[in-house]
Amino acid sequence: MKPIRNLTLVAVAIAAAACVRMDREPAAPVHDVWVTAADSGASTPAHLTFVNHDSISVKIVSWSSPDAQSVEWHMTMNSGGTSTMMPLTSPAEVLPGDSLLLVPGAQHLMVTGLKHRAAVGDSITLVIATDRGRSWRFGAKVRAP
Ligand SMILES: [Cu+2]
Repeated sequence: MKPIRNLTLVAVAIAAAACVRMDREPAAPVHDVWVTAADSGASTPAHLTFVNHDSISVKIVSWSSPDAQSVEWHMTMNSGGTSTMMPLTSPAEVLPGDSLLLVPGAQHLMVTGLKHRAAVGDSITLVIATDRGRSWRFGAKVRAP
């Protein structure tokens, strides 16, 4: 049984190391992050899914980007074949285990006043901050419109 016990010890050591690394530099709990290509100075929608892995609800209190003047949380409304959008009022509350879906046709982030051109294949940096003092910086891949 010795080899199995050693294997268990190795697994525990790896798990402990992973936890330490996660505490120091947590990965953003987001996926499917992308932004539509746009010229410098333009505004463009960004999409992502934010997952609340915690056991209590979290509020996203701010959205920003070092690559743009501002980032707003928007809702797309469709009425009579016309699509309009409306700013939503932060914070966005995400229940434990739930996700905030910022997907085409529903909600998105409006990245306003790009400081440089966002070309296909580039990446735009987004930053989100929560009410519990946590913030994450992550890249949004630029896709064709
Ligand atoms: Cu918008």
